[in-house]
Amino acid sequence: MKITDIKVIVASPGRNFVTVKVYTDQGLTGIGDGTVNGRELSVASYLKDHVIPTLIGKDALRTEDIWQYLYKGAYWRRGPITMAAIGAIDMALWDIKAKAANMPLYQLLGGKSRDKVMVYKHVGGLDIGEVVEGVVAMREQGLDAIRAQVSIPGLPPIYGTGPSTDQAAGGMIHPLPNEEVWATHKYLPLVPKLFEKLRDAVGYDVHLLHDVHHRLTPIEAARLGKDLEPFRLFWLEDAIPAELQEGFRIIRQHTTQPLAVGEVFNSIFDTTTLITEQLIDYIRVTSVHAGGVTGLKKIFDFASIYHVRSACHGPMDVSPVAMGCNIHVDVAINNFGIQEFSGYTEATHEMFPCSWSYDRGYLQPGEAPGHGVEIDEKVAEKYPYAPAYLPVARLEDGTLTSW
Ligand code: KDG
Ligand code: MG
Repeated sequence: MKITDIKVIVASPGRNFVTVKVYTDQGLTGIGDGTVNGRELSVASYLKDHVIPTLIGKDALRTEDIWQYLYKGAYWRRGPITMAAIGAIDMALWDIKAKAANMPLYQLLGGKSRDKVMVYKHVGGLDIGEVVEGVVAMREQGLDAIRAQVSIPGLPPIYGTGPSTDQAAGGMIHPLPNEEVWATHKYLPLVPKLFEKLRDAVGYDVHLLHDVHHRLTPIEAARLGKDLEPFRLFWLEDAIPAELQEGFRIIRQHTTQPLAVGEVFNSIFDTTTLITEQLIDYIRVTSVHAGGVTGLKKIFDFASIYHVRSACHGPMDVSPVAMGCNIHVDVAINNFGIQEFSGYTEATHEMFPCSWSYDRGYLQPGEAPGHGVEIDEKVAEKYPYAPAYLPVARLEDGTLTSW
């Protein structure tokens, strides 16, 4: 089955999404997600200018060979833009392969290992009371796992602490980067107080999660982990910036708090120290940023040997196409942990009709052949690309810091 054409569609139904559509000489088509939030057009150019011309005429069913061709063949390996471009093509090819087999994608990955995929959603608030109210309300909607974030009193709201991110764009779409303010010494004593109140309100049956978003040093993260131990969090996420994998050794020495990391990783080589030394419990790579279904499966299979479980990144900037691929992998692998699910705008759902479905805290991949997500190009035309940046963060004295 030969690839005859590949189209790149960039559209913004609330968020910018980069989608590829691969055409074959047998009439089958497949789509893939290549979105890198805030850097979308780089992936579109990488695909159009450098990848697509090399793939016309190739056998669409050779997913592994094409993955290696784009990874090893580029010479410049890894990196978010390269891996998102590879990911987009790889998802589209798996979509085509599963459609050719007339099966949902999960069947080609080994079939179902579980009946449903547990998700966590987000609650943010300007103070502890608001977060507690939000978590109680979300629990009533059937969620078994909830991530809780609170603003620091006296500082403007930061990422993840505004009102519900479910339908809104999360307050993160800015034509230029918004500047947030960060103060570790005000944050560290606040978070244990939040989780104490949350446990008082919802008990210990529900999984509670917290995202530090790379803002601490290893020893600060170790302190926070220790302070949170009585509240038994499901995980502490991105406690430190993870390009220095060895930093997790310090956190691990001091706390039994489970740790998650990896939403900005794009290859298995970002994870080797973390996984082989069992410094983390959950690996947060996602299909779009880790080289598609092929890349994701390689990392999760490697992690399974070391008792590390999957936890695909799934914010609103991971499109419903990548979300679909994640769900097929989630349901098929043995070492599934949890799936992040922020939900999407109505316009996003209109643009990406899909067979996966969400109900009271759990996702199902659906039974449509392929990964089950299509793109309505007429709808996409209604939502042109709009420049959008993620924020940056500064300390109170103006020093630029991690966020
Ligand atoms: O594009 C960046 C966001 O997806 C990221 O900041 C969200 O931390 C995040 C999360 O855990 O979903
Ligand atoms: Mg995160």
